Amino acid sequence: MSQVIGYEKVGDIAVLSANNPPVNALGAEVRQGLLAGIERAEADGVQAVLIYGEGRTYFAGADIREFGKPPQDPWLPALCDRIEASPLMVVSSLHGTALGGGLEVALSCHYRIATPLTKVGLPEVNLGIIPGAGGTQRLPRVAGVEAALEMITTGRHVQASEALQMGVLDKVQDGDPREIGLAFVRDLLETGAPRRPVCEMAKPTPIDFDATYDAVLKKGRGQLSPAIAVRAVQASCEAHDFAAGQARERELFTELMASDQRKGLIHAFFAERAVSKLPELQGINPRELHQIGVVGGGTMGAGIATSALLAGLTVVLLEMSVDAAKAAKDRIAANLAGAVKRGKLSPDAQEEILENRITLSTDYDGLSGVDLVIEAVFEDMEIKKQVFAKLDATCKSGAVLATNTSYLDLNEIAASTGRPSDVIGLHFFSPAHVMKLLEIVVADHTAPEVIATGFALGKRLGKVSVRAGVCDGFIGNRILNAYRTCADHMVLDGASPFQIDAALTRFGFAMGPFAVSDLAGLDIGWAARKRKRATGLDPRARESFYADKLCEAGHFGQKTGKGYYVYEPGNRSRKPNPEIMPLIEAERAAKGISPREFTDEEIVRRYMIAMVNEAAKVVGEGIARRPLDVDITLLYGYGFPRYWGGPLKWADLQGLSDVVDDIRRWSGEDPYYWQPAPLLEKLATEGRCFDDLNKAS
Ligand code: T1G
Repeated sequence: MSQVIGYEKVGDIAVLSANNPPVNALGAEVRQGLLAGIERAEADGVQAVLIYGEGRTYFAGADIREFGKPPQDPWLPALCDRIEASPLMVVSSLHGTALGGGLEVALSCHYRIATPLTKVGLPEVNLGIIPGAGGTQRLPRVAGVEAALEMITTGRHVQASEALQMGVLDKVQDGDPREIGLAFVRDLLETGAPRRPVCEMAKPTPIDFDATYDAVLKKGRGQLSPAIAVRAVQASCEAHDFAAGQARERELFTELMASDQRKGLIHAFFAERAVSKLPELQGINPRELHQIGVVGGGTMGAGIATSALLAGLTVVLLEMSVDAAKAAKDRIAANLAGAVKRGKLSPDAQEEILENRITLSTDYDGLSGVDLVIEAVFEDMEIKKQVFAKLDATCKSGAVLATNTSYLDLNEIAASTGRPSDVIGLHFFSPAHVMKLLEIVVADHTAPEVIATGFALGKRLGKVSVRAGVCDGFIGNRILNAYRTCADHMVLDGASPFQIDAALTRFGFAMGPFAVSDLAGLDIGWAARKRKRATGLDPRARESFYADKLCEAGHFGQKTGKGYYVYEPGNRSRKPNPEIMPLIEAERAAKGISPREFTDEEIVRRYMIAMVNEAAKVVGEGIARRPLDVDITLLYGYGFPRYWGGPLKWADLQGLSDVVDDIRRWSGEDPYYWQPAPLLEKLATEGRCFDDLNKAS
């Protein structure tokens, strides 16, 4: 019998058990084993077949690693049809996560039982495809079109109790999957329950599919798979029989399987799992974390403290005065109230946190017992050094000393202590209790166990942690600075900020760069420009000054109601600020620039290639260990459309030689800005791509 599918005869029942850790993915061997098991059962004189999974879960889906490779028999759709057509009664017992092809196998069985903690779902759209083994045809027959559409277009994992109500499950019972499954099958046999193939059920009742398609397409911000899924479900109602509906599903599935969006989304799936796996951390144990210190209770410090509290940690918050400490606690309380509102925290837990798990302090001695402290004070090297000298003097031996700086030199900060090996950067993104990205910045002397502790903290806080090296802006803000500059250049040359924002939102970004600046506060960029000018800019760098004029007039974006856009109080929509274009036109005239037309396509390509080029430098210099670290940073911290997989996956999909050719062409107009990154040129010359580096790491 198969290595991965066990066969056992228990009285009148053949039991097929899957054993393909970690998630019982339905790879070729599992499919072959299931087919062989069904055939053997039919020849074995039993009355029924029970299918269940050993280990942590029933089948969590098709084996994603097989995507893009030549298919191997039996295909999952054919296997599902074969299971459903068996003259024996076939039953599945579910536990863990029955997802994608896993749920499709379950739906091809005649009955389904599950343990209470089971989750079921068809999350294929999140991988850029649709269910391809009958899910779009069987689920609407079982649960109705509306419920099926909601599940399939969102990919939501549905709890067993809800799945029972929907009719996806027939019974929910606590216990061992094999034992509850056997008892259920015996029950069905004793009561003379009939075989119940879903394909023989009546066609579901149709809805207005065109309107649903349009709504789903709009919601997906350019992602195609959820909208295409609507068309597949439509076929369950409109195709003349089950087989014709299935053929339509297969046709749409095959189209999506070949799409760039599928490649981008699968890349994102594996990259987010690989990002915290670093060879340098193999076998290194993190230090224990119970109590966290936070220095500074402004928006960032309060957000970090909230994040730690929500993860069950105890926090000591240090502020300069009693009033400032109270204000910080109010910010934390407001963050927690938001978490209660979003259903992430119970009111009881909120009270418990506020009463027992925050200590306010105005004295560094309050931090003497913490296991890790995160400094979140003003971005000024001298102030940070003073803070670290005090932390060095008060924190216990073995405490991790972390800074939340977003661009300052971590080595210089570490050198202001007598224990640089304990110093690390933990760069949170605002709001820190909501944003998933955490850059873990490693200085020259940071100890491996301190890095491991940073990753352990990130995991505990539910963050996606990316390792970064030291440079101005680390991975994310350094790349942001480069592509933001490209947007400024396009404005000088003839595009408007509004056209650029619109082109990039159509490309799939959550927001364009100018709307983002308004959200972050224009004073931040202004301060950065002043800082850079003070250090002496390279005379070849193109600068623009019109945004300074906005700031000088006190317009800092959303928080003042005016920036690139104008904002009405209490109204989240924005309108272009009519004062912007005259400022830009005046600057173009002063610089002697005759503005030219930009197509949206050119805007996107220049912006993206600016991002890719800087990202290639970041990887080439070792600031990011692998291309995938950059991709995850942009996906989780900068609103990059997930279905492109990240900027370096996007570059791979475009073809690196074309990307380099564009940079070389543009370097004719601005040789200082447009210089191909050495790594990009090297890969293009060798005919390789960024993903080759991911695979080799
Ligand atoms: N195929 C291959 N490997 C998989 C896998 C899969 N489907 N799911 C997980 N893994 C690996 C994962 O890479 C990791 O490996 C390890 O398992 C543990 O996962 C025809 C076409 C099941 C909820 O989309 O959502 O069916 O990093 O770290 O947090 O219609 O994994 O340890 O080497 O994520 O406990 C549909 C995807 C497929 C489910 C478990 N199914 N998986 O989460 O552990 S498409 C899915 C998940 C399909 C049919 C179509 C989660 C999980 P490594 P993990 P976890």
